Amino acid sequence: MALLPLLYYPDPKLHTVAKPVQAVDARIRNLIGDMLETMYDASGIGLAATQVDVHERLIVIDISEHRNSPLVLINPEIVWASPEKQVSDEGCLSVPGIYDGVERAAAVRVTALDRDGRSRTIEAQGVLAVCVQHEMDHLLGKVFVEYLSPLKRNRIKTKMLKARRETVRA
Ligand code: GNR
Ligand code: NI
Repeated sequence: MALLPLLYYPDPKLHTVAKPVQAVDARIRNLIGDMLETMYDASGIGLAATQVDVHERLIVIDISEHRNSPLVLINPEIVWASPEKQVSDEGCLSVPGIYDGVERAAAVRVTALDRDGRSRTIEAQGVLAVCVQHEMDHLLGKVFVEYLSPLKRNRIKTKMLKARRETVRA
């Protein structure tokens, strides 16, 4: 297993649209292990392959308190979304230190392959619904800050670029 380097907003590579995983083979299972390790190391509740510069439809999630209930979704598709919405504060490992409210469907039903390549359907609500939608947006090249106003987004962009310049200089 290995820690994978993350992409940080506003890296244009975060806007790449991921392609379906063609086969759940040893390469993909290895990537899943590395993504889980990277997510746990960063104390995140989810990670999309896009964030580690792999542009295939794969996400890992763990919203459990004890960090011992990994959920792996390969080629996920939202087959139903509730008309009810919920607004919650979101953050992103690719936009460190920024948290803001985003409105999303309150519940979703998702089909995906698991790490054994078996098809499954999950129903999500609450934090899991937020996380699944946030991760699936990454696979479409979308970062949560794109739901914020252009003013907020530009402030975030400037702040991230400045923080990066200071890290590079240090
Ligand atoms: O760790 C994360 N926390 C989080 C909090 C609220 C809404 C979404 C998230 S996902 C984020 C990890 C991440 O960036 N996944 O793409
Ligand atoms: Ni994210």
